[in-house]
Amino acid sequence: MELDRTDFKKNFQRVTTGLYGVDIEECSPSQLYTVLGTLIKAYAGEDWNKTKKYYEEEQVKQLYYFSMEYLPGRMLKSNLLNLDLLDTVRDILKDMHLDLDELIQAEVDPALGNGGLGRLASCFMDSLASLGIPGAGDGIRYKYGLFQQKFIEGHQVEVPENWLRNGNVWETRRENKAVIVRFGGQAYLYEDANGHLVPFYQNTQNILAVPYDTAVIGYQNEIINTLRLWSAEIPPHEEIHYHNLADQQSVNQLTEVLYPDDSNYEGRLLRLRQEYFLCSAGIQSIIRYYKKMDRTMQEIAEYVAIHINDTHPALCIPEFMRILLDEEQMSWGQVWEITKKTMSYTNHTIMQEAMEKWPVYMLEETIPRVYQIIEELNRRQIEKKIPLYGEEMAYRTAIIQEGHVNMAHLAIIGSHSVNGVAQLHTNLLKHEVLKEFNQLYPAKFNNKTNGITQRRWLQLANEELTALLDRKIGTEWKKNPAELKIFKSFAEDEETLNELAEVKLKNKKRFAAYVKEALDIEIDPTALFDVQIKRLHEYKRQLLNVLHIIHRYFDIKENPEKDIQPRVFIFGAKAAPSYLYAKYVIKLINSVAKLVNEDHAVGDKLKVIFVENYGVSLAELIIPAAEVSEQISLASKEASGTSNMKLMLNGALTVATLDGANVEIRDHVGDDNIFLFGLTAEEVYQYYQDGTYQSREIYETNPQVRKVLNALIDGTIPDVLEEGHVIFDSLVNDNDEYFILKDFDSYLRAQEKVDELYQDPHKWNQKSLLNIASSGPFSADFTIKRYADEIWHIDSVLPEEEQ
Ligand code: 26Y
Repeated sequence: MELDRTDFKKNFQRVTTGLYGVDIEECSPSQLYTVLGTLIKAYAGEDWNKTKKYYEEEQVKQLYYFSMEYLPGRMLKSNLLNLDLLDTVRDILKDMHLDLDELIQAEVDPALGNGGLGRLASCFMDSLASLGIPGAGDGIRYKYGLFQQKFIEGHQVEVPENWLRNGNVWETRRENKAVIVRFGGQAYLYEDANGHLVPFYQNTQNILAVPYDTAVIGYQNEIINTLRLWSAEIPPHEEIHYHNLADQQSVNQLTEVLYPDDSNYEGRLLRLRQEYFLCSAGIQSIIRYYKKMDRTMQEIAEYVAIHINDTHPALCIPEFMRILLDEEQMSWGQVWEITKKTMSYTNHTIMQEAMEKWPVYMLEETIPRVYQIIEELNRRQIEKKIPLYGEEMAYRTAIIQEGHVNMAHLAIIGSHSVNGVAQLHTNLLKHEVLKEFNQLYPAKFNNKTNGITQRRWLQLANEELTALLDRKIGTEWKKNPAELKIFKSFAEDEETLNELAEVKLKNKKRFAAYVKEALDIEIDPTALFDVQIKRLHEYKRQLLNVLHIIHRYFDIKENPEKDIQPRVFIFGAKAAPSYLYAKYVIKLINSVAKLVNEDHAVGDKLKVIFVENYGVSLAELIIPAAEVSEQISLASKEASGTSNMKLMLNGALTVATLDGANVEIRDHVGDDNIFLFGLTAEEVYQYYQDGTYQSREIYETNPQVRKVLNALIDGTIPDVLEEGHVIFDSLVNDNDEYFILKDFDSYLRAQEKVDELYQDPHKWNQKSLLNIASSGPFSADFTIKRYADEIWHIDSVLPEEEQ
């Protein structure tokens, strides 16, 4: 985008006085950020309008991505980059004695998601726009995002995240596009004069769903898509029905807060209401838009694709059917075919405890008409499958089972495509977790390995590495990440390897400065930086990492003369507030950190840093500084992982089990450039089958394990009396559900190899370079291209040569 410098300065002045009635000098960084955001939004407005008009006039097929979670990260810098204004604006502001980077930091990072699934949705939004694919996101505008995490004496404490406190410059409220979502009451069907069955609703609670739209700016291509977040309000003409406080609160509550759980499903009524609210509002608005076109409803699947991000928005299926059946008066048979053609579903987990299963009575009471449709779907499904596959199979794959609606079953049956998020994960879905469905519908199952946007995770987060790549391989990789592989040809070039090491050191110093400022801990930027950043969960095995740290601590204490490679272990992780065990692990890591960091005999040989309130912004600071990426989940449990890809892209070497996308990372980078350890998924399943694993035996026979575990309960680690015992018990007496003791030795050996390799900077930097150069295939652009071609059947609107 072209910018007139004088104009820009004038506008900046004008907006400042317009918004705040004072001079620039009087404004806080946060206010100046708002000024700049307001201006940039206005500059982008034209392309936004143009894109919308183009989609409408050309009647292009559009994707609607439904997700209960988004983690977009701060938007100012990303928008500037994608508008190609980053350098220009930085420069103009400098002229005005303003520091762009200070304004960038003043933006709040919207935490409208828990972890991987939410961040994936945002990477996908960026890729859709950047590829010129007509695709909108639908989500919820939670008033409070994921809690802020504080550590008090090493314990996680949750503080509400009021992210909208200072307003949000990027959003546009569109009350003229609001729709009514109905809850509760009774639904009757009666026959009208034409013999059509029409529903009649009585005593429903009507809630106004108001969309707030945010521009999703494509990478230097003039395409701007929309992220639409819905907010609940009392309908203007119905205030009369809301005279009592409880009713008012039930509306305000609806979109108030994001559920902070990402692994333990709880059948909470409010969560169900949130899910239906998103689905109903989104589907109504899609259909309203579609009806503006001069097309019949029979053709809708040719113009609309609806994707459901895990089962959380699976009510899109019966809601879509409800509207076609009841309001468009279409026949069941027709509606059913159209629905399947329109819907597709991604599964993100095989963990049974995360599977959504809503009690029937809850659906009956909350969304009676939708429940009728689900019940009818279930009846027809069973009826159709019994003669083909027998009773047992028909009931095992039913939508309603034991008084619950199984949302995964609903999503599979109601979609034409079911995809896993890494090859291994898809195979496990097909052959273990959902094998019955794979027999019923083999053609539905497919894999779409996750990806990440290299714009945020390299260009924005790591400007130094970006500049180095530009110098070495040109700038074409920014449009086509496959070109990163050209960097391989520099693997023997000493100068490049040294420059790469300098880049890493700079990023490590930047992170060290943050640690000094935030935690008042000094870390040596020449030590090896080892990173594990992800939600805290037993299957992800942060515990294995900290047990290794305890082992190292003993080694250093017992062998003060030994030449040990100094290492800084860096953690970032939030635990679900109700996940007690995960909180115990947080406390343990913090206690180990305190013990180690304050021990003068240890010095710089070992430091443990647990950053508070990990999220997208901290990831952007940590990832460029990382040298080792810990991807150590129990094989078969991590659907894909995406921090593994971000860390690799930034030159970290991976310590990994063969789980999730680690398998594909290994395939691309080669066995020599990754540190593998641990059981394979197959071995894990074998143990499940034969039941021969006995963790106690390892505790009893392996002195290293025993020593580390005893430290949990004998007072060696301060202040973990309860936590230490619970964790010890789970590992020794409760048979170590996630095979931590089983993998411990193999993990230690992998870590020894890491230390050894780090002694040889040439070899280390070479492997780091090869990781960067092999990360192109994990671009979300490629992933989205495959979704668009193979599932959604949607083309880019850009001319061939610009795609
Ligand atoms: C139903 C509720 C308890 C729930 C809420 C959020 C269940 C799950 C989630 C979120 C799951 C999630 O983030 N899964 C992660 O998705 C990533 C993107 O596909 C994967 O890379 C990662 O392996 C997976 O754990």
